[in-house]
Amino acid sequence: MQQTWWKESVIYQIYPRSFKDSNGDGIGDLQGIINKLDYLATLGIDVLWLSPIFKSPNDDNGYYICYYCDIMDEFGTLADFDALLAGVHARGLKLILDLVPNHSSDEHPWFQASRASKDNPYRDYYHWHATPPSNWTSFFSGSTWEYDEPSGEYYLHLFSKKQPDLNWENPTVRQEIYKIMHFWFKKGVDGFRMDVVPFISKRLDFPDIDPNQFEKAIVEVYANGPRLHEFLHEMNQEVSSQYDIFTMGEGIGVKPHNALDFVGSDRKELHMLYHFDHVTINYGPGGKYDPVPWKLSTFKQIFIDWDQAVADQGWINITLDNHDFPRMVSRFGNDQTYRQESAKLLAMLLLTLRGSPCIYQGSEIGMTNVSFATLEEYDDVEVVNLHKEWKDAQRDTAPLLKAVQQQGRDNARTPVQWNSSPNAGFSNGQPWLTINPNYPVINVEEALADKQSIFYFYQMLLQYRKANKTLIYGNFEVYAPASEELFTYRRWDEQGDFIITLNFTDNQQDIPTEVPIAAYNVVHSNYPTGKTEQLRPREARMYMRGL
Ligand code: ISL
Ligand code: CA
Repeated sequence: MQQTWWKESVIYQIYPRSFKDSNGDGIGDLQGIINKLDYLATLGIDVLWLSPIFKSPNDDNGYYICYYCDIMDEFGTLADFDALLAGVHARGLKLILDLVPNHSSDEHPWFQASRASKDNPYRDYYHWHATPPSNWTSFFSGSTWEYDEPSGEYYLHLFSKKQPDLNWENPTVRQEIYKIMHFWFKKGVDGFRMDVVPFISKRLDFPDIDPNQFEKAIVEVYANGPRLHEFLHEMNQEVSSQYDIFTMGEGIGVKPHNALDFVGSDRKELHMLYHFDHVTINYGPGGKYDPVPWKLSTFKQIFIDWDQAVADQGWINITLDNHDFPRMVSRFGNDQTYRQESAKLLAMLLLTLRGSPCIYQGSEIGMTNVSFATLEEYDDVEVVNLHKEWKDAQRDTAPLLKAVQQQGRDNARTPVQWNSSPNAGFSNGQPWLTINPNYPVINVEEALADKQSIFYFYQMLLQYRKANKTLIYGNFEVYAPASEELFTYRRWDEQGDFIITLNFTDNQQDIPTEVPIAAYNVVHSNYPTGKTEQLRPREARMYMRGL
């Protein structure tokens, strides 16, 4: 397999609004990130990915941009950005930004001009129709077609009505996006994560969907449009290929069978794909807010399928949570009795699968989901709109609150807990979103003071991964895939041979006899002491074979 710096990178995702506030307005900002660069360098990550920092009226926080080449007022200025980028590079790290090529804000000058009349050059920057051509439903409730009074037509928005979809059929729109990319690359940024990039090419036949099968609609209708690969290839040729950077596509709607179309080394489209199947693993018949129990065997099969799909021909990301999903320790671990063990176990999984791991801010200290007592306390546009929908339909909202506590995006968006002082050291002012009340116990200061902390486990594994490239490029094979208790796999090549075994239960477990550990020695465990026959609750072990 071809080896490159970006395949070896471990990415740390920052949600800037919630990372660190430097000026007391309750909102995280670029100076806040600058102040914490030494902390991030100590952790040992390679690349920072910032969720959108561009000028935005924040309807869906930054995923809603009204000027792509400037910084959101609350986050700072372009000068702050330059200082941040210099600080990142001075520490030998890299910085990638979050491009939102599928939609803009309705307050973007393009959309303002577009809606002004039917016959202006910006009309064709968006999708306008005299009558709604399909029954599509939006991610954030209601139809994707919004009637625009002044110009008397409907425009398309897959997300909120304040997020109109750009019309990639129009070559001028594509050039506008490429110009933006050039702008940031010329400044020296090292890549882009691309928001919902599989959605940029629309099915212009606008087939109706089954609204009760939204996940199916995503895969078959919203994503993978007819000109998608033509656009991605063009973007690569006109922009990405001219710089030493990488692009990481949010892989929503992409499945293992078409993954290589995006990231196959011969395709010249994207560098890596952020796959999605495991993050929707507990969606029930009613979708995200109708969660059902998930099975470890299914979870493993998803990683097996994705690894096999790209193998040595392409590259993927490895992620277990982000700003759109619950905290990984609450979702895939036991965030009560075995929080420390679970967080370390998930760290070992994240950092030893084949792909570029993304660590979401706060995971390195084992931050957990939050349970707000009322729906009013939630800020996320998805929840706000859903809450309104339920109230309008006079439905009892108690089950919704329960589902939001488990599944809501604000679980991962509460501010980072830096210390045990008021507001968790995040801000001297009133934070924009309520801080998780467990901050006196779970915070960075505590973690740095405890040599056994989750933080130091990440640090150790990050160093170990760098020193053992087998954990990056080596083959991947799962033992006992049907086990609902253990996730056990081998990573090996000519340089090394490892077995990783992870106990996903709260009980002791035998290691299956088919795992040939007799020939291997334990090199790491998330339990500090002792060596036992059985795996202890939530134990994670890495074995190495002497070569
Ligand atoms: O969280 C989700 C909805 O419940 C996801 O399906 C999410 O909408 C999807 O992953 C796309 O996410 C990205 O684009 C959205 C934005 O709200 C998300 O924050 C972003 O990650 C629209 O820009
Ligand atoms: Ca601030």
